[in-house]
Amino acid sequence: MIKLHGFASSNYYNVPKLALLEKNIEFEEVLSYTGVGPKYKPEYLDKSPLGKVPALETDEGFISESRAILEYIERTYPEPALLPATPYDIAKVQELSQFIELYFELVARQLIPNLLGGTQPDPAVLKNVESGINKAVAALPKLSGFEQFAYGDQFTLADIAAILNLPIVRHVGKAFLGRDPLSEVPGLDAYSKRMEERPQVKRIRADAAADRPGFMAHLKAMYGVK
Ligand SMILES: N[C@@H](CCC(=O)N[C@@H](CS)C(=O)NCC(=O)O)C(=O)O
Repeated sequence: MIKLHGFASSNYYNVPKLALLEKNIEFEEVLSYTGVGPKYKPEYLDKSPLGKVPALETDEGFISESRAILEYIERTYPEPALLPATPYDIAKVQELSQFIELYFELVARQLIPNLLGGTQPDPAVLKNVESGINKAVAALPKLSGFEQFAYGDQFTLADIAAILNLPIVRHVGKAFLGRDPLSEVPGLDAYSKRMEERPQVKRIRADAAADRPGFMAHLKAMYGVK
């Protein structure tokens, strides 16, 4: 059986996990937090060269990087498909997924240490994050109207990207910008509510909540985060 290494509070871990749940594939979860090094699970570097979460353990070996893992899952377990049928539609789903990851998640992620540690961000970093998010918010409606799904008429990898990466933008916005920048995107609030009703998404959220105390204890032990 394939094994997914990582922890349930991680949005990146949840990307392949949600794909596996949506496809109803049996898998085992192996807990590994971040901060791999001499003091904590150095052997994990053989699974994921930068010590990042997630890593997928297959019969043939380990795969790191959530995008590569999704590719493996989609090709190994093609049904139900999480990509549309035509090359153009596949590319559009990948375009939207990558847009969300690069221009929302990776931008907002810079303030995760502040969110977790309850500290104020460096004003210059905050300014960059705000302008990055504002640009992406203005551009997002060009890629999706967030009608039934993020793209087209079926649940795809673009929905996985949206469901798992956009909440961080909302948290960062509410904590440090005094507003939720995503509520300005037409259709997105209603779409997000709809997606939270999916049983697989409920499972992801419940597992993340259950993991949170363990993750915070790990951060405290490793980095002294209160
Ligand atoms: N590009 C990677 C990013 C994974 C990632 O950044 N995961 C975080 C946890 S949410 C992590 O492992 N952080 C620890 C680190 O970067 O050292 C992927 O798509 O899998």
